[in-house]
Amino acid sequence: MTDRIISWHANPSKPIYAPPPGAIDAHCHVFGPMARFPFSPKAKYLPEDAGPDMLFALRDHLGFDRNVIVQASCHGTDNAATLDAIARSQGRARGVAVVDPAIHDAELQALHEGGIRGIRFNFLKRLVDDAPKDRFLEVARRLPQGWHVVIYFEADILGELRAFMDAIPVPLVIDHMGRPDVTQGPDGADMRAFRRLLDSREDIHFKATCPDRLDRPEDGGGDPWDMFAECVAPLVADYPDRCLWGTDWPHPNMQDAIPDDGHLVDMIPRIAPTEELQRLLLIDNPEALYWAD
Ligand code: 0GY
Repeated sequence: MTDRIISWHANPSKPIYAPPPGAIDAHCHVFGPMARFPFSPKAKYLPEDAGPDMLFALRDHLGFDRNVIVQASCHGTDNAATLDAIARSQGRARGVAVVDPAIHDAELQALHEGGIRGIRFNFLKRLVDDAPKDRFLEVARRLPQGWHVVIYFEADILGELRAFMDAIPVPLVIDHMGRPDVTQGPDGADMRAFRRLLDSREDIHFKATCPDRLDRPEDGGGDPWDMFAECVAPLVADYPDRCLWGTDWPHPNMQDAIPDDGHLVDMIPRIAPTEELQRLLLIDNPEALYWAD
């Protein structure tokens, strides 16, 4: 790895859509600051610092009230940067950790006290060296009360992960809907397979996130991400109590197609057109997972 990269917009627009008071950005990250929180030696990308001050300034600019900070792969299993950001948020952030599956129960409890409410299993080969399902299952079986598991995978391995997901005894949250191919449309094979997964259990939630990753110029799309809206609006309508929304700031690995965060927020009324859906997407659903206590 050589230069540190910047994957976020320097000056995002003010969204036209105003989120309701209390709205939660339920998928974002912090990077560093590196001087205090060095990146993992196994990191697959080396970003510039994008710490809590920047995150909270963006939160306020976009009209959000709270954040769920998901440990990014560049910090490996050392959750110090995520915990530091939560501690600085004055109760306005909670988090998802990435842990070594051998973690002791007392350490899990300490993460709970630091505001962590779930752990993330990342199956993207370009981000992590290994994803040991048997060891993941072992830790999933001894999580603190009320926690859930976040899973990040791409659509081509959904089938192969089904037995593993079935065996996880706590609620699941699927990052970016398992990255469906939105060029197939709302009734395409990927969206149908994802719906079958949702239909298999009532405690599977999904993040209706990342139009910028899923609806790309190289596939004939891009901002304003119409293919994403066409695929995701029916999913939110059909599973209104299972969806979450997030910016994905600082957009790891998106340095070649950096999204405008204001435009991302303006996707919300396109995928959740009523006030009732917006309240579920932005407040009730994430609150139940992250601020239940
Ligand atoms: C995301 C997506 C990505 C990266 C990470 O932990 C990470 O580094 O999640 C990605 O590169 O697709 O949700 O942030």
